[in-house]
Amino acid sequence: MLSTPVLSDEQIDTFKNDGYLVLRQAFDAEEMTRIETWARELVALPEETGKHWVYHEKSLKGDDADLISRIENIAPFHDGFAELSSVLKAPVAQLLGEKSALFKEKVNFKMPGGDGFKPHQDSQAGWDEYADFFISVLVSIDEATEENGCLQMCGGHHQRGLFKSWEPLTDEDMAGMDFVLCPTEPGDVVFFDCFAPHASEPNMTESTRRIYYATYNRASAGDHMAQYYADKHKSFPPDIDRDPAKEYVFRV
Ligand SMILES: O=C(O)CCC(=O)C(=O)O
Repeated sequence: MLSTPVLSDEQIDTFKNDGYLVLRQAFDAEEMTRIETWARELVALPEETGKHWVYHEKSLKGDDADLISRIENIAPFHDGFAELSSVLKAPVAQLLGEKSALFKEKVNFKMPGGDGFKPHQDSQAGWDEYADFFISVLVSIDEATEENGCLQMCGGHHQRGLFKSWEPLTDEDMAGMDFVLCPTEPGDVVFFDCFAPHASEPNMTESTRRIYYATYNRASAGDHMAQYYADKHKSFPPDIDRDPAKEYVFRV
């Protein structure tokens, strides 16, 4: 079994003040060897309708290479990631002050040439239709650096609540926001709330930068994962289920 990260009162206060919390070496080297193996197993699984969801992107390196950008909806099809998303429920419950329910999860692969993410709040992606508050946890599988597009966070601005759904933050929204690099090593974990502005740059290095993300809502707000993925399948299905006559646009 993976160990369960436990947060101190001071760490809980930091999360409330900043909207995010970095927990270094939450998982040790032996645990990360297991998680890294799971990530390799995941990417090797066949892409099939009704299984985990695979999204591709074109490399920004100018060679038109086909990359895997992310894989979502994993835990129902992979016991290892089911264990990881279950273990992370406890520290998230500490931050929520009550039990947590898994809402979504993914691995962002950010392969060489993989794109970054414009500054946004996660709730801008229509999450407020399901619950009013979420906490995401990332587990750094690879080292994430300035060069390969680590997360950039902006402390304190989560307190301003939701800006505008379905659009990244505008220059006006970002006046006074100071994004700081949040480099992580394998085994580091970062908690951030759904209003915490964040961004990342493309990965123009030669190595893949994999990060696992799991998102939870308060258990008292209900269990929305199945409905979220059913709705998302209509608007932004995995590549294998796409209608070639339709255009699908990633918005936030
Ligand atoms: O993995 C990254 O670089 C950032 C991911 C992100 O912001 C997101 O998936 O919303």
